[in-house]
Amino acid sequence: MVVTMLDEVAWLFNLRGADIAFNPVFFAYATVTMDKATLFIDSDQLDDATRRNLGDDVAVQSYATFFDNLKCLSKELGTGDSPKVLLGDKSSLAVAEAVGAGNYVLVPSPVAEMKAIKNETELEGFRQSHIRDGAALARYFAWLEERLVAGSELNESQAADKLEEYRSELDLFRGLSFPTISSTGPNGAIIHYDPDPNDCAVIKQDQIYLCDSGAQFYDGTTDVTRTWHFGTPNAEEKRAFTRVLQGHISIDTAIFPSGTTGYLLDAFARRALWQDGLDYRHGTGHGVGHYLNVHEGPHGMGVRIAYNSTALKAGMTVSNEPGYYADGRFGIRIENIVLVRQVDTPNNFGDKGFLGFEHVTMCPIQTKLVDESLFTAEEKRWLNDYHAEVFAKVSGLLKNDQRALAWLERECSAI
Ligand SMILES: [Mn+2]
Repeated sequence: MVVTMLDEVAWLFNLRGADIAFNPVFFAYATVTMDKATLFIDSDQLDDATRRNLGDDVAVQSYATFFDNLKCLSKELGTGDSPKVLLGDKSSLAVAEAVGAGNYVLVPSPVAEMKAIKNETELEGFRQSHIRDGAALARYFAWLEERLVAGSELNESQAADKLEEYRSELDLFRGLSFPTISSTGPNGAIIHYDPDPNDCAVIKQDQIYLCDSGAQFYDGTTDVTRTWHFGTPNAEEKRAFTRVLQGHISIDTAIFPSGTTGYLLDAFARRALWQDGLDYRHGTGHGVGHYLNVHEGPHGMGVRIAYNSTALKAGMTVSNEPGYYADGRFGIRIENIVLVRQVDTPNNFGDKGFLGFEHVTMCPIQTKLVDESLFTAEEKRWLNDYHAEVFAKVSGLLKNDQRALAWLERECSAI
């Protein structure tokens, strides 16, 4: 098998690098045969300890020799009756041509499928890194609110820098997982907004503020979106926020038979919005790497038909991030990372086993933006339970920041 995707090479050898901003990967290729694995990487990228760790079963060859190696392999294989090389379906044409027509089969990468299912150590790392991340988020939002209420002039980029500063103080922090989306008012409706430090908006207290951010830690990768109003939200904003939150809760609490895909579950996230004639133009969820790329496949939740080809399986990570965007006015998104877990159900129809989600993101969801008249009793209980959990897990990390602790206590209080 030829492995060409950088995150797949990193996962396969349990190595990380720093060749690409935000994604802890390194330039390399790999081949795996029945008795040997070869990592093609520039030798100055590996220190002695790392090389020793790879052991005797891993050969290391220079990055530059990769294509020549494939051509040699192709010659050795000749043109037999059946192809003998496995290529992931994201391989380049150059790789396919070097292996030679007739010598390969193109398949969804088995490495991607294995990488998507996290082991218990990785899952526990996700939980722990998200609790620490929650402390930085609480410190940031408490600071931001205080500054805005005090009338400080603060632009979107300056605010994002403060969040990075708080995160950088956390244990096992390795950098951000993508550029922080810090957006006020109309900019919140631009789904992949990235504020220009030299030319971005001043955050306004009386407009909705949307912040989508994340970090890399040795024990996990985070990605979280929260939407705040630091003044008095109007009825339209509250209604839309509540519809988004209902979709978020609907995904969070979903229980579904093994074999269900994210394509099917996507409608759960939109049901409440659809009731109001609202919708959003992006997917509901993506896989998340473990101290790897913040977006990874092969699964996800969304209306793209590709999401119907991979079932959600126990041990997978996925984001739960419905939203609503009023072009030119405001944006709303509520995003947690959830883990796919087996759940016990009173029955087990067809012996398939049933799955559900465990949320690991630990940050309050602003209750001031909730229109309680739209909530069911179960949704109200979910929000109060979530906030009790956030406070229990994060408050202990805020002993040295009384402002953040007071903010967390207030934002986690029951409705
Ligand atoms: Mn996300």
